[in-house]
Amino acid sequence: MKLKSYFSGSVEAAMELARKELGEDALLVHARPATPETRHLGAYEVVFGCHPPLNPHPAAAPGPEAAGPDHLRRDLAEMKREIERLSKCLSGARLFAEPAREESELCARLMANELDPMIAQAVARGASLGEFFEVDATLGRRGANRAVVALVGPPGAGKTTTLVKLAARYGLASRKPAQILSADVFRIAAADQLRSLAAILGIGCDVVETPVALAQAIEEHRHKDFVFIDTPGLGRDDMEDGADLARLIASHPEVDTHLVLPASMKPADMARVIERYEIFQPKKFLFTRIDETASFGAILNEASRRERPISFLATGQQIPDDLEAAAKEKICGLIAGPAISTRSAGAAA
Ligand SMILES: Nc1nc2c(ncn2[C@@H]2O[C@H](COP(=O)(O)OP(=O)(O)OP(=O)(O)O)[C@@H](O)[C@H]2O)c(=O)[nH]1
Ligand SMILES: [Mg+2]
Repeated sequence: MKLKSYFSGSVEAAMELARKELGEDALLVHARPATPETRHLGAYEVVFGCHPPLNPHPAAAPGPEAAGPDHLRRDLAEMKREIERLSKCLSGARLFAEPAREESELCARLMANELDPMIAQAVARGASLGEFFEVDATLGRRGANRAVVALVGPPGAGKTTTLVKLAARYGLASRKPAQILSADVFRIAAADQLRSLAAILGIGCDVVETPVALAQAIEEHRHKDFVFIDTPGLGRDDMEDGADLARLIASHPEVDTHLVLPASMKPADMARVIERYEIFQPKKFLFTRIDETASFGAILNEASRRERPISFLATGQQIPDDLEAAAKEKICGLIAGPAISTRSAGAAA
């Protein structure tokens, strides 16, 4: 089963489009007004479940280079994820039955917390919130023999502060050799701020002026167990300037890139920032300013939609204390409240 969205000016028109392509047997999963990001496609979105392939079109057939086993494996993996996602949404769901009052109340509470209405509905009907996202509070690429960690993200997100917290927590505390590299040459005094923090911790800090210098520095410090890379906050109009750095970080086989996002950001802005930062190919999401908001749905929505695990939660300005490894139970509790967090965390990590 695969989920497919159709957009149009009215729900009826979108349904007609879907039925035309998928046939009368397709299962209506959800109908809702389009989100701000998708509104340009039509005022309403209907989501249907259908069996792949969707009307396979010869022109859309993969080319010979794409048809290799890797491509098939990726397609199969994607299909499996879709089936799992849909079955989670449908688990215990009596989709078109009148919801019980507690269900409606829980659903409303989750949606007030900015959780995706589809996930909120599924959870209210018995699905486990913890199954919609993953956590991975590890540093470094899996299988690598050292941790090379880059923090990227929008200006002021908390990259530098969090980097120092991580360096103190994991580098210093484990007494393993660590090195900080600052690739932030955009902002005057940015490197100075980091240098003085690193000096307090007694951790080396080099400033690298170019992506090539960054690659060399990563190599030069190959005997360090931890290399933490701080990057400049790139605003909407700075992405071009950061493109070379983004390419280096995205393509480096050792770099574990965490996209740092303030949890207090408006959900639509967060979705846009994530899209913009795709050029860095972040492996994980790290949320800061947990202490500054009461609505946490967006962090789960984005982790679920982008299939990226949440790594850490920064909960304040104190270095190194205000940092927690992401845990499902905690995140579910933030979104759903302690009463259902335990049940809802499902297979808690
Ligand atoms: N309340 C709160 N403040 C935070 C948190 N993390 C960082 N800050 C504060 O946010 C401000 C900006 O933090 P930085 O670490 O300099 O952010 P940055 O992403 O490195 O900023 P640029 O390098 O300018 O892009 C500082 O005043 C931090 O103390 C957090 O989790 N909660
Ligand atoms: Mg910074």
